[in-house]
Amino acid sequence: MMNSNLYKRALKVMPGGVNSPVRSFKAVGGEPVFIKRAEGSKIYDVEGREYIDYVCSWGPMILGHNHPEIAKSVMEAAGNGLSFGAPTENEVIMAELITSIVPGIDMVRMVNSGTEAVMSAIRLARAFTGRGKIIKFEGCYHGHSDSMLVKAGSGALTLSHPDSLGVTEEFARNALIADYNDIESVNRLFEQNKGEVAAVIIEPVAANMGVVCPRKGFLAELKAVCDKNGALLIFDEVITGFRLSLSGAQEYFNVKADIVTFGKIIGGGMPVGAYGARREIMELVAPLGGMYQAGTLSGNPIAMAAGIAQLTILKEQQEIYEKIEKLAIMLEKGFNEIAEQLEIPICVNRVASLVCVFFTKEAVVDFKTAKTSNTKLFAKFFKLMLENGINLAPAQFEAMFVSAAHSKEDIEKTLAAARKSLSLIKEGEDF
Ligand code: KE4
Repeated sequence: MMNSNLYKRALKVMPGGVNSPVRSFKAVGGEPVFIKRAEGSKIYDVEGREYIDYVCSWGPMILGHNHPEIAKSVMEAAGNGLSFGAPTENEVIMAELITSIVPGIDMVRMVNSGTEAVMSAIRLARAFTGRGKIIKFEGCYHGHSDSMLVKAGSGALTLSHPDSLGVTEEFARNALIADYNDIESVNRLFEQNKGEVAAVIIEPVAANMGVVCPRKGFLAELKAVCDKNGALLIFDEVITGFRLSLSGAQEYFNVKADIVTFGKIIGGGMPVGAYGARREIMELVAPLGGMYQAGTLSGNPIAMAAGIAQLTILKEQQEIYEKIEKLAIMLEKGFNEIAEQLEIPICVNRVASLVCVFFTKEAVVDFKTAKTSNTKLFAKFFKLMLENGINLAPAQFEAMFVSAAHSKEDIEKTLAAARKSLSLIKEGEDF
């Protein structure tokens, strides 16, 4: 009852009873589960039920929930005061960490969310090139700034609002839409908008239309096309940054971007985003240059403490990446084996520790094929897995995140729940 009472109260005072649409369970039906606490790979709802968690706060909790060293750093920093509106040592340490780990980034600016990081990166690309148009890919999600809410992914796609109300024609006309993994669609847009494209922005692994891997060579081709046309390449690494490897997608795919955006993992669970680039680009950012961007709580010392603790552990224990990839491979293989035995058509995509189960017989290689997934079946799968103590993202077009706190036993329990869930689905459906 506690959950229902909370939800009833929430619905009265918050749209959909949530502070972010994709949490609303609108895509899967039923009441969202209110969480009381979390520890390691587990989360616990307000009625005391335990779940193995693959949302991981949508990516930030790569070390698992309530990591003792992160909690300790936050408590210690909080003891010195919460926010000063003045520079602090923690901001310098964070900037030194990011610029020393991420290739091609000489300087970085901290902000408070991935949306803010992307919004600022786009403004910076426009400032640097003097051009206005931005090429993005259908199904990619880059936060909810007006420039980016055009054929977006994640919750916008889930709730069928890829072109949000309130985004005016003026904004939409500067967003040019290409197809993920289709370099010709990018070339055509450059041809049709000669000298007008400031940048191409991409999720180097698309993780907001479910998980879609870049075709071999695609990112390198994209960089070459940007260079040829005098446009910047923006890697939106809000999900992939410090996730695919310590240095993120640039290292993982050996492709250099001009501007990189970050979020999630760098905040260790606190509200943090960042954008960075080589010096000649970042010197345009106020107060050095004429591109203005600001934020009351940017570089907040408590948020920096959490991010520094998490990044430091990842830097010192890089074997974590091999561990979480191995666990993700166990999930991928297990899902495929179970579905094959039950003759249920699914496509499982995985890059490093990012996994997604699509209910389609197609190979999911872009937005068009991602959309062939049977979202009603996904909703059934989600609900059955939740009943069996497994917390997946409540939407097909999201990723499963594996953390360093997940164990082999967690994966085995997850696969046992998947077998039970898919068997029940099989009984009820004719494929
Ligand atoms: P935030 O503003 O939500 O911190 O970051 C926006 C963002 C930017 N770029 C990428 C690649 C992202 O995935 C995101 C946000 N991701 C979603 C999950 N797919 C956040 C979850 C939500 O909207 O509640």
